[in-house]
Amino acid sequence: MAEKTFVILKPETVKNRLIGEVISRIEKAGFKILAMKLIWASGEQAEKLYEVHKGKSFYSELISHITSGPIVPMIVEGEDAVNKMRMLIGATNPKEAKPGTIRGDLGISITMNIIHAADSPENFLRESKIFFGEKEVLSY
Ligand code: 3AN
Repeated sequence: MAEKTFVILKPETVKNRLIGEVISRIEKAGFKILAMKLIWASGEQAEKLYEVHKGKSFYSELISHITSGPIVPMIVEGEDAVNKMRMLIGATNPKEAKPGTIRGDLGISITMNIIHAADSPENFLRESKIFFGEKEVLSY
């Protein structure tokens, strides 16, 4: 069934001019882009995005990293989108991510792992609302 998911191309992806490379992989995997923008996330947006990680040892690093430069949040649609996107991006740690996955091929470190993707339909809804208003999500 067609489903939506939410992804963010992280600051290292923008800085290293890999936006096109990553979007190309997403499009080639059959996803349709419904919303997308280039923004510099606020501290408030970052804290909401990563609220489940509050208290963990890497929390402050996560917040400072995601606000360290421009990012590209996107909403995309496809069959079984949440699971398929998680397969396409690969494991959290690029060292463990398989070749052929976005993180396996392009990831730099566990913090600089190129892309964030929602891990459930519930988190898709929660996370996408932090970055997009309803009118920004196109249907075509
Ligand atoms: P994923 O991004 O694969 O869903 P999560 O949700 O477990 O992974 O973690 C969110 C982010 O937190 C990851 N993208 C990564 O940048 C960072 N992270 C996760 N685990 C660690 C860790 N052990 N050390 C440093 N950063 C981490």
